[in-house]
This record gives sequence, C-alpha cells and structure tokens, in this order.
Amino acid sequence: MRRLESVVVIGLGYVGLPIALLSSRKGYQTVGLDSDSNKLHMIRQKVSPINDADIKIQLKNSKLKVSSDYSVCKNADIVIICVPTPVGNGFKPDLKPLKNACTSLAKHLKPGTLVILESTVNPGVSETIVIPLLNKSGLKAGRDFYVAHCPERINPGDVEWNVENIPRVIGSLEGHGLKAAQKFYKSIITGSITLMGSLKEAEAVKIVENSFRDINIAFVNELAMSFHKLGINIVNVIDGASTKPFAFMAHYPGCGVGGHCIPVDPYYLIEYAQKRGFQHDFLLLARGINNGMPRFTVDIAEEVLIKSGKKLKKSQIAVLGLSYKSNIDDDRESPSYEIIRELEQRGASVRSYDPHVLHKSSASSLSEAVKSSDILIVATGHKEFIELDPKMLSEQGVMGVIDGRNCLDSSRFQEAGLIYCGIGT
Ligand code: SAJ
Repeated sequence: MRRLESVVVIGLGYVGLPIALLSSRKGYQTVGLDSDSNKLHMIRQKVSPINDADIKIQLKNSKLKVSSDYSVCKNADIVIICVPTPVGNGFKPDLKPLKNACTSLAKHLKPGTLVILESTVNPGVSETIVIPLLNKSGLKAGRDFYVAHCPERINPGDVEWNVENIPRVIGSLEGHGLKAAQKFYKSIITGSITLMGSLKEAEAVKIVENSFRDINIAFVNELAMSFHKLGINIVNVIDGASTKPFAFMAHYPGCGVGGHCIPVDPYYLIEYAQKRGFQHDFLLLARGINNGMPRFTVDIAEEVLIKSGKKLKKSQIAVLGLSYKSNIDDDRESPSYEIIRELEQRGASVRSYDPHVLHKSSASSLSEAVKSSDILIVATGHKEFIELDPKMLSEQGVMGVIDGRNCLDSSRFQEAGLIYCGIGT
C-alpha cells in the first residue's frame, strides 16, 4: 500500500488542532480546515486558539497550513473529521456540524481517500449518517474510498496523556480502510493501537468509557447527598476504600459534571438505544443525579444561611469558578451556570468570578466578587481559590464557604470562624 502523503483535518478545536499539528510534525503535508476565520487568522499568526502550553509551542514551529476552502480535500489522501458533536435542547444529539462537514467533503472527495471520523458519535452514525452523505460524491465507501472511526481521547489539561501517546482504537467498514488507518496512526502516535471488529464497536468504545465515568461520578454524588445527612465524610470513605488495591476506582463528588464529554456522551447511547426499543434506565438515572448536584449545592448554601438566621432570598452569594474543571478555561456544560441560575431563581443576588473565564465573570476580581458576600460557593478547584485566605474572607463579612469541589482545607476556614461545608464532607 503506497504511503499516504497528504492529510486534511476538518475542525481545528481541542481535538483537530493537536492531530493536525502532530500529522504535520510527522512529515505529512497537512492542511487544517475550519470555518472560523478568527481561528484561522490566529493559527496563521502562530497564535494558539486553545489555551494549551504544548499546542502553543508546537504551533510556533509548525508548517501546518490552514484554510476554509473544502476544495483542499481534492488533494488529500487522508481526511480526518474532528467537528463538534454536542447535544442540543432536551439533551438530543446535534449532528448538524458533522452532516455539514460530510456534505461539503463529498463535493471534493477523490478516489482512494481514507476518511477517518474522530468526533464522538453514538454507534451507527458512521454507517447511517457519514457514509450515505459521502456516497453522494458518486464514489462508494469501501470500494472507491475508505471510512474508519478512531474516537478522540484528548483530555484537556492533562500533562501526562497527549495526542501522541494516548492509546487509540480503530474500527472500519472493511479491511483496507482498517489497515490504512492503522498504518497512519502507527506512523504518528506512540500509543498502542487496538483494532475493533467494526465501526460500531469503535463508536461504542468511546461512549462506554465516558458513560462509565459518568455513572461512577453519580454513584459518589448520591453517596455524598446521603452522607451529608448521615454526618459521614464521603471523601474520607472513598480514600479509605481506595486502599483496596483491586476492584475499586476512586471518583469524587462535586457540585456537578461539566465538559464536552462526560455529561454529553451518555445521551448519545441513550437516544440511539431508545430509538431501537431499549431504555437505558441506569444511564438516565446517573445523568439525573449528576444534573441535580448544582441544586444540591444551592440547598447546602441555603441550609448554612438558615442556620445563621438568614434567608437565601436577598442574600449576596459569590460563585467562584466558571470552567468545568480546575485550572483550564473551558466552561462548556459547566455546572457553575446551573448553580447561578438556581441561586437567582431563589432570589439571591450573585456575583461570579473565574480568572480563567474573565469575559463571562460578573466580577472583575476576586475581591470584588467576595466583597460583602454572605456565602462563597467554590464551583471549580482553581489553584487561585485553593489559596483563598480565610481571615481576609472573614474580615470581608463572609460567613460561610460551600466547597463544591472539596478542594479546600476545611480546618483553615473553621479556625477563621467561617462555616465550611463540602459536598458530602
Ligand atoms: N468530575 C467529578 N468527579 C470525578 C471526576 C470528574 O465530579 O471524580 C467532574 C469534573 O469536575 C468535571 C466533569 O466531571 O466537571 C468532567 O471531568 P473529567 O475529569 O471527566 O474531564 P473531561 O470532561 O475533560 O473528561 C476527559 C475525558 N476524556 C475524553 O473523553 C477523551 C474522560 O474520558 C477522561 O476520563 C477524563 O478527561 C479524565 O480522566 O481526566
């Protein structure tokens, strides 16, 4: 099989840009394709549109070309689709970006091209959505061009696992596509490559690994709500259970589950199975528990206020943290926004502050957010919040801190005379 030389990556987000840079660095003539002209301008100026130290460095020395013109696919041996696959209203999967990408690609697909889908989709999407749209090119998948699925596993903020060393799985419509995809990934990554028996199996792997995480988080979140009433510290219990060297994997409770993966991916499987007559009660139950954690967090804040003779209505609350996980600027599906909505619905006035998401913070500084707040809710475990000075808070009139990520040292706050309440601690 001749070495495939040229690569086009469609979608230059947190998944597409790393793989485009890697492919270019490994010697492939690589063109990144995106519809966002600002993003293309930044990349041409060697400025990273994503806040990732590694990407910033790679971009500086990269020969990656970028374009918004799908005709570049005419010269591609490999096209990697990395467009977003979010969920819309009612948590219904939104495949519009994927359909648009396939429709545009079909107009420029050349015989022999290997099309690899990296975006997360439910089982069956490659065969029932992607391939029919690409076949509109007049070429036939599996005969004139090839289709494989290699689900992305980018983990934002992870310093250990990156696009080059993360193990991957690959599924394909048929043997040639599978071999060609395996050969490509083998030439650019150091992580192991596992071949799956079909496109559907590869699609299911990603959904299952992320649903596994969601249900385990729901398990400890339910325990946290129970132990809150039982006066048992769930974090200590999880740490104790973690001393068992086998058959236990620690997850930790929090004020909610955010991000573009964990709270989203299970809905893909739920909807796909529902359409075929199976109800994933357990996945739906877990999603319900995790979606309820922002409300539980506000309940705790209300409990603390009532204990101090105050009401949530008309109280001043500071919500610290808007991104969905610590020390990154990604606020997609962040539970912080649910917490803010819930507080305002119950009549509290809210100031929000996140140094990583300043443009969406209502306060321009930590001190402005904290000033004359009755309660602080730490919704993201940013290092700036872990370093909060309890004495300063107490002097500012703060009476309580709700630690939505169980990330603070409770004793420091209690010694300063503040009421401290974690999630299940
Ligand atoms: N969370 C908890 N408790 C936990 C773990 C996470 O409440 O024990 C919350 C986080 O605060 C966050 C959300 O869940 O709001 C998601 O956190 P995450 O650590 O799962 O971060 P993600 O969304 O970046 O998930 C990615 C996923 N990677 C891919 O899909 C390629 C996921 O599969 C990884 O397991 C995860 O990173 C990881 O392990 O860091």
